[in-house]
Amino acid sequence: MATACPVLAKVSLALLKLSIIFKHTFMESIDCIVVGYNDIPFDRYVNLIERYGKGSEAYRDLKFSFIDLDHGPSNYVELLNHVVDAAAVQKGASARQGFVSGEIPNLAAVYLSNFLRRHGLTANYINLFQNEKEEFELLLRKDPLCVAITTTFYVLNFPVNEIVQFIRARNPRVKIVVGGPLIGNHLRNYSDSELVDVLNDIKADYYVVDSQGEATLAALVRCLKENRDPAGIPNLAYISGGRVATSPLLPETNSLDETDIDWSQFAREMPLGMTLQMRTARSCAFKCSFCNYPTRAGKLSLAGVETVRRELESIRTAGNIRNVVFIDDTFNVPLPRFKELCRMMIDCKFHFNWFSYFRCSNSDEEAFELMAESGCKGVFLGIESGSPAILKNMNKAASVERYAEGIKRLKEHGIVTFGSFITGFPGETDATVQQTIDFIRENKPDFYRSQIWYCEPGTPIFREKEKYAISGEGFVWEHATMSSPEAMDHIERMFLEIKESLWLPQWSFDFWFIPYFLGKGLSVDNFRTFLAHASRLLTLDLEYAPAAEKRRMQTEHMREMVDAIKSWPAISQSAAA
Ligand code: B12
Ligand code: SF4
Repeated sequence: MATACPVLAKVSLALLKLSIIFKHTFMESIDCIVVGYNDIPFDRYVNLIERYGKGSEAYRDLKFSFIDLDHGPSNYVELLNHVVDAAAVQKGASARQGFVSGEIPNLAAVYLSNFLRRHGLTANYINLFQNEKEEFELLLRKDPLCVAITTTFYVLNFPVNEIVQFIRARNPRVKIVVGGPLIGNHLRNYSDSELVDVLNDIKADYYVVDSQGEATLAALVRCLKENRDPAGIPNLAYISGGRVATSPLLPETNSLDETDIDWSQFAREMPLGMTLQMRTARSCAFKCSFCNYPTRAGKLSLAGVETVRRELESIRTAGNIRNVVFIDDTFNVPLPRFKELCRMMIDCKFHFNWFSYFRCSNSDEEAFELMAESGCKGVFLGIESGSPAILKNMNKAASVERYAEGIKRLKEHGIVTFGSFITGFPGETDATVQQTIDFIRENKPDFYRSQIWYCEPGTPIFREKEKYAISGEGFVWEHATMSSPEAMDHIERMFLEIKESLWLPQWSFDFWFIPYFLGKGLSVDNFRTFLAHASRLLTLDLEYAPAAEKRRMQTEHMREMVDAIKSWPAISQSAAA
């Protein structure tokens, strides 16, 4: 956020950039560059979705993540930057480092680089493709053996295609490897000529077909380094003679106790910011019927408490990091291990603020106390529904009563709660949606969001397709008791009716934005203020009003928002400096 001295901030940023460029110019040769996230410009994404029509479920779903301003769609990060800038200018403070979605180190990119280095190879990573093109180009000029493109968040090819084109235009010699969930999904969903088409669309040299993939990548890089033919390496696919050739599949079983990250090493090369993510487990022990993550990721595997301690110690040594986000899908399962982890964080006096996914139906009083004492500041609760019948259909293995109790206890311990819900799951009716609305209004999680059920082939509910008369796919579906447009109507009503909890948008924002926001020197109350004002703007977009009236009210709301933000301490300090 705002720095104490704007001029110093600019100078130190420029120096940092120079030192990175200098390092890239003179460093040793690179075996592999790992590319993190391609956060495509938001207006481009809106245009793409708009092609389905403004009445489409995909567009209506996205609409909950942006405000229509005069100059075009503004997602919540853009809105935040806009109003913070306006507030800073009004206070007489000009220079400011903006909020960037995804600025937190991309875990897959760091993880893979770390793995390669542990195996005696040299690796660098590009965190955010759109923001680091200059650095990327410099690295490509060093003639690396290959570039590995991660695909954690992509369900379509185009963010990868853009990276491939960028590389080919600058260095046609470098081999390009793509792996991760996108490739796993393609290999599962397509075969024969369709698979050829979908991989040809990407135009990489090699594809890694494994839910872990790190050992395969290391073997491939070594092979390229030693100028050997990679054809014998398991878990690889590539196009040969117009067909997809695949080597034998040999699922990787890399131990999480041998793949922990030494963050202090990365901190010496790159500024890491104040917030980091880490994982202590792979996959999930549950089998929710709308989710195929456990199927894709395999059996639940856990890192030992000592490994987690070691990684946290490396974060402490790395310097300024204040917030840690555990990305494990069910961090508190199994509960005895979770308590051990909390005790370890207390004993080691780490004093990090930490955040995680949390199953509040799988906790007890001792766990709540340990969480608070060990620094937990917020949790993401996958509640999904306030209807017992829908929770049963979802195979959630949770009860509404335990959820209510859990939210109450978390709040008593000063832990921020975000409830995530799904609307329209098979069995959903007007009455069950009302139960969810009542649940949110009564239990008041600090933040909430409901999203339309995504009808995904391959998820367990598909085995009950006939029972629920499910037709359609993705965002567009129908089942015995609801259709996707009806579900969207319910979500809009939910947003307009619920005043007891604040709507948290998804795109470029989400719950993980809170630790990042805190890492910029702001508070949860500041976050609440911003969201409350943003919700008023979103309400204006969703409720019908004559254009002139809407514009007048929007201007008024924006002015009030900027006024509220002017009192944020970081802005006042920067103005005073
Ligand atoms: C944290 C998280 C988020 C955070 C991200 C915060 C951040 N800035 O990083 C938030 C909440 C913002 C988020 C958002 C989204 N997410 Co999310 N998220 C996750 C989560 C929990 C962890 C991801 C992670 O970092 N994993 C840890 C790393 C180390 O693992 P990994 O990425 O899988 O990488 C490993 C392997 O896959 C492999 N690998 C990956 N790439 C490559 C490449 C090569 C070459 C090789 C060899 C190997 C390899 O190597 C790694 C080590 O083994 C996962 C679920 C999960 N547990 O994985 C979902 C998940 C990745 N998200 C998912 C989705 C769909 C999204 C959204 C698109 C949702 C939406 N509809 O908007 C958005 C997109 C992001 C955006 N623009 O906002 C899906 C992805 C599905 C897919 N790709 O098929 C997942 C799997 C959840 C699910 N429901 O199944 N997400
Ligand atoms: S929704 Fe979460 S808890 Fe349920 S199976 Fe998927 S990852 Fe596990």
